[in-house]
Amino acid sequence: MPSTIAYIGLGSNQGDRLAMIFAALKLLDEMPGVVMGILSQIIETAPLGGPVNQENYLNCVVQANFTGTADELLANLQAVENHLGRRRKVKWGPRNIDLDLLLFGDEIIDKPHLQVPHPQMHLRRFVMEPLVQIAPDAIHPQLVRTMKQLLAELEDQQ
Ligand code: A4P
Ligand code: MG
Repeated sequence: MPSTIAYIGLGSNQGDRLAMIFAALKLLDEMPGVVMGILSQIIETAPLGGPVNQENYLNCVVQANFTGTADELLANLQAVENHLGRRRKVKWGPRNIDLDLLLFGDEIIDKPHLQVPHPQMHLRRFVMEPLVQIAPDAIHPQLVRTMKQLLAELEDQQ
């Protein structure tokens, strides 16, 4: 089975945020079919949405080579979240770890439980800044623009 280059966004704003990010990366690395690639800087970002008075996030993006389907990779990401004790309560509320599948090769997926590219990625600086560090020339298959271009457009709007 061929392998696919995927980009995964990680975020944490509860507990020992840095330890959570590193624990998630290690668990991901141990998943069958996953070969970890380059990691962006880990940046501190103001929370977007959700309840007021949340802590800042740590965010980063990692590249991974995955042998399997996007659904299987999502299952792996959710297994990592569950392993680290992620509880789903408040939408956009505080979370000790959140893993989002941003890009999966050039696939466009629109299922109830999985949308790829992640529908909000190009609107979020906390995603696009680290992503541009590691994949400036990767192409968004729906918007047909590079990550570098999408970040520039996002900055123009602000
Ligand atoms: N799902 C669909 N597509 C995907 C995908 N591409 N990757 C489904 C991952 N999951 C995907 O996610 C809800 C459902 O999304 C899952 O069951 C999965 O089947 P969730 O992680 O349980 O819920 P959530 O994260 O609370 O909601 P949501 O809408 O996914 O929020 P986001 O988009 O993850 O945003 N501010 C800063 N500064 N940094 C952040 O990282 N993150 C969020 C959460 C809000 N504000 C933030 C940050
Ligand atoms: Mg999420």
